[in-house]
Amino acid sequence: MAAKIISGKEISQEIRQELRQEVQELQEKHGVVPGLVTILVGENPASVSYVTAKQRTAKDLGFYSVQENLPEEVSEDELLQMIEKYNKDEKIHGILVQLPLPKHINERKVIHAIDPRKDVDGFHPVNVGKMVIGEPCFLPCTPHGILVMLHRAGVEVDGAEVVVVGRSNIVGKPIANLLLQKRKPVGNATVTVCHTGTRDLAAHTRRADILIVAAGRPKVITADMVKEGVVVIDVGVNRIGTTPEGKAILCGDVDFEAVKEKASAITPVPGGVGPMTITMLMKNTVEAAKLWAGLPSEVG
Ligand code: L34
Repeated sequence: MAAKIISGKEISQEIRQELRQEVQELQEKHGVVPGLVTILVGENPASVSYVTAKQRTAKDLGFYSVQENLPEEVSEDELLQMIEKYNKDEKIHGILVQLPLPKHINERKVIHAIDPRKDVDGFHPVNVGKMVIGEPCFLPCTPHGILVMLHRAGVEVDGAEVVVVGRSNIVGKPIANLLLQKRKPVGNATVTVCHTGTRDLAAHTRRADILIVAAGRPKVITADMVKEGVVVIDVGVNRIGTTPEGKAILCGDVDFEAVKEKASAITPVPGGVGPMTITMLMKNTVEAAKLWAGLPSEVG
């Protein structure tokens, strides 16, 4: 069986179209323009590429958007002061500090400094706590994107055996948590989380109806590790080389060509979870703007 390809690119386009209309209505009816600042420290090529795409998308949707580029050597204090400035800025509803940060900056301090009402990444402990107990909040963008992909692809999650590979704060922990909740329309799964301490990874992955891989290593999931008919969500974006023209060659955490022959559905890399991450950042920023304006919103 050859798998159905779940295109994050196509689903993203649908949602972005919906958001574009919502942004226009917000402006016409309420005079509200969603505002997003993205803060980039240093010049990590992957981060530069992601932040550039976020800015381009924000502009395309009609947001007010600001890009801040800080040098690699910027002090923690200067970064914290910048966050404070945007916490107070009435035109800005969402603040995103692209991770990872240089080693001399304490990531935790930075995340704590962002006003939880502007935390469109959903990384602040207030939002993480709300997420875990099922209260309205900003959901982290990658897990949020995965929920939407599963939903729009019509995957039955209720009662499914879900196996998550990876336990990061950005992907593994939150997606496992969201899928085990009794939330609608996507939830109520039985969830197993595997990580570097897992003794027999394949024994777990072979049981999965839905396999979510965020290991951060190329092709760790091979065809012998999955069962026939599995739905595979590949979160990995590994840069495994460059083309003669200098473009990055990307590959996922899953051996796509082999696994797609056994799967019923699979997400590609590129064009899968990556674009959805950016789209859900836009969605969260629109919700943040509604929250700020006192309009009904999904986040509180
Ligand atoms: N603060 N830091 C913060 N928030 C985030 O949500 C992120 N993440 C992760 C890294 N650091 C972060 C992202 O934005 C990963 N991530 C991300 C965003 C976009 C894409 C991949 C990861 C993406 O668009 N990927 C494209 C390929 C882009 C390319 O050519 O490099 C894709 O099709 O998969």
